[in-house]
Amino acid sequence: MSTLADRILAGDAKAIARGISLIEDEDPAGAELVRAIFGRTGGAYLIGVTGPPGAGKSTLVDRLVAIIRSERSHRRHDDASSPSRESAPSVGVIAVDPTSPFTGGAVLGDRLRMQAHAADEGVFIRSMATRGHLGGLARATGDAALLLDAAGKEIIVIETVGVGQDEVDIIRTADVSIVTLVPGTGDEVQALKAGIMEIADIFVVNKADREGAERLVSAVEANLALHLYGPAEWRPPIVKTTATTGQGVRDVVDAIWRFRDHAERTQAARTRARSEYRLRELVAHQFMDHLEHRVLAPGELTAVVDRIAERSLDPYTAARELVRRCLS
Ligand SMILES: Nc1nc2c(ncn2[C@@H]2O[C@H](COP(=O)(O)OP(=O)(O)OP(=O)(O)O)[C@@H](O)[C@H]2O)c(=O)[nH]1
Ligand SMILES: [Mg+2]
Repeated sequence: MSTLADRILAGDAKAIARGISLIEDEDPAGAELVRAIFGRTGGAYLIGVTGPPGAGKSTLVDRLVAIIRSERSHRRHDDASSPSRESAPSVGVIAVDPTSPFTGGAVLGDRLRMQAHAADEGVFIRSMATRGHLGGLARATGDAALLLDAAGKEIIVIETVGVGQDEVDIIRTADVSIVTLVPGTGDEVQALKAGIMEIADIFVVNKADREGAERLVSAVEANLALHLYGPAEWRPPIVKTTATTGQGVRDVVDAIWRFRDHAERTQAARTRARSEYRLRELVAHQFMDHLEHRVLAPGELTAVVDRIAERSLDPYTAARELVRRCLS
């Protein structure tokens, strides 16, 4: 009998779905799974797409995936024995907390139906319900991406809603970050606040069929102008799209591959930064978990929080005391 990890490595879609559920539920078996498959990851290219609710991210991803599926294989560590070497790259899509479902264009719809029959082919789409989780959103998304990577997905697209810290953290784990903005919503101000301008590798101004698209392009352009880009430095392009018709989406795909070529030199540093982020995040999480569930009595942490809120205890003293108790 093969284990869940074996089935995921074989590209079994049902097994991938089951694995992601375990991760979603924070089941210890999910962490066990990541441990088992980690050595077989690192081959996928992660595309992060973020932006405000309703910006047209899913519609855009739908179109992006259709174009990518029509291209040659992009797998980084090309393996001569890989049967998919010359065929279209297989794609995994994770939509984090979507408020609207994927439109499921003709191509994706077909791929989805196909999936039941040919698990290692086509497109795997999964929404991740993460609302209510206290933190750890980036970790769960990152782990789900690892499963898809291990399953042989060459391209993984992660769609996240919003422009807050969670999104910044998620996008940080991607190889290329696409920030989607739409005209007439004041996004530019919001995006600036969240510091998302700094992490965008590509800007997409979607709903270019609407009024104000040019103005938004100018606003982003003005922001980029504040930064002095060196001659060898990547300057995020601004691509106008109308995702509903597909207008401009080809340019987004081109920009992704251009970025990928450009970033090849910095890729090692990026991978290292991602590894460090994951490690620090996991250690912090496990430390808190240990403290809360093994060191402290139930309700004790809440009591400490209450005292800080009442100003009868300062957070520095509280933190030092808690760390000390963990170590003693
Ligand atoms: N006019 C216009 N409408 C668009 C465009 N792209 C998407 N839409 C519409 O915008 C609505 C939201 O599209 P989605 O693709 O679901 O947007 P989203 O960003 O994924 O939404 P959430 O995941 O809920 O945040 C849908 O009704 C789309 O048809 C566009 O380029 N122009
Ligand atoms: Mg969506």
